Amino acid sequence: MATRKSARKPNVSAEELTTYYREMLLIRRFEEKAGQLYGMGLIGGFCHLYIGQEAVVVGLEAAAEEGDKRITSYRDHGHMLACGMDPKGVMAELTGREGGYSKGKGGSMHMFSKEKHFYGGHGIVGAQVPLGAGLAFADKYKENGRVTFTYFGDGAANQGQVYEAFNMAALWALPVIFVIENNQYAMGTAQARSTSTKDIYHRGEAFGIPGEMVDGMSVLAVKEAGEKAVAHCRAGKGPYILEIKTYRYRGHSMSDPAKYRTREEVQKMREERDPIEQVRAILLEGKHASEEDLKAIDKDIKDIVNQAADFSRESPEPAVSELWTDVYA
Ligand SMILES: Cc1ncc(C[n+]2csc(CCOP(=O)(O)OP(=O)(O)O)c2C)c(N)n1
Ligand SMILES: [Mg+2]
Repeated sequence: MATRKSARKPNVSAEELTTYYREMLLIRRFEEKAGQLYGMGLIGGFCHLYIGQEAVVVGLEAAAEEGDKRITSYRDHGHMLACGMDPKGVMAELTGREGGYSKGKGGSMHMFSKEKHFYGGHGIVGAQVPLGAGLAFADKYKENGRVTFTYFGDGAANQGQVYEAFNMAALWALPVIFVIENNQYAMGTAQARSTSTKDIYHRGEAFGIPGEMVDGMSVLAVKEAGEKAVAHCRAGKGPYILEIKTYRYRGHSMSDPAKYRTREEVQKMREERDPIEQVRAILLEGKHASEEDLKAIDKDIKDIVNQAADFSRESPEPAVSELWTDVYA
């Protein structure tokens, strides 16, 4: 198994590996808590969990530098936590409270942070792709050396505007990494039923954009591919495509019973490919951490998530006067 091979010779320091373990675990536990709060009726509307996909954002954030930008779809909680946004503010937004990133008026799909260069949170499939190219255009214009990570799904990869964005990004050599998070499903539709070709990373070829496929269950593989893509963009060579093969363990959203796949399929992925378990095994087998060390991290993460949940329940609902703020129409 890949885990064992890497255990002998991890490409990064024990400290870095431990950080990735922590960051992935924070996303996992946060999402589990969000699922619980949803079940209790404390979160309303749509809520798309990221459980299973943690290595994608954690690996790419490890390749990013201060000032780089990120933009994604509605499945956005993991991206926010991985770029350093406050779990309290994210959870409070999920519960529609004043202490949330959008003052409780945006919910799961509509959060932003200028400070962390996180540009949403977009509910319209594929809409963030041209916006991501636009962010990269601004950076190119300012000659500031920044890169934009533009995330979208395998389903979104069939959207027309994605290819208009590819064309312009290639034409103007924009510093944008198009990250296709291929979790193998678009709502209840498996990739093979919606997509004419198996490999999506080839789709930039018509525009002269290089692409590659990445194992999205391995945080180290994602980081390595991310560093290559970032170096390409920073060198002024234009956009790059990463098709990251991943898997979501939960349904499309909280209201999806996921009847379009078997329990065994999900179970097999969890048992054999789980991104967090893989890093845990590397840490333990390489004696980079003890069971006690990892237990202490688990406890720490649990505390952070519980505090976020408490904050999200204690924060008041937005005042009625807030109806008239942040309105641009
Ligand atoms: C333009 C548009 N069409 C349809 C929808 C309904 N819809 C929401 S999510 C989704 C599937 C997208 O799947 P994918 O891009 O693979 O992302 P994932 O949910 O797997 O992260 C669809 C069709 C929408 N939100 N916007
Ligand atoms: Mg998908």
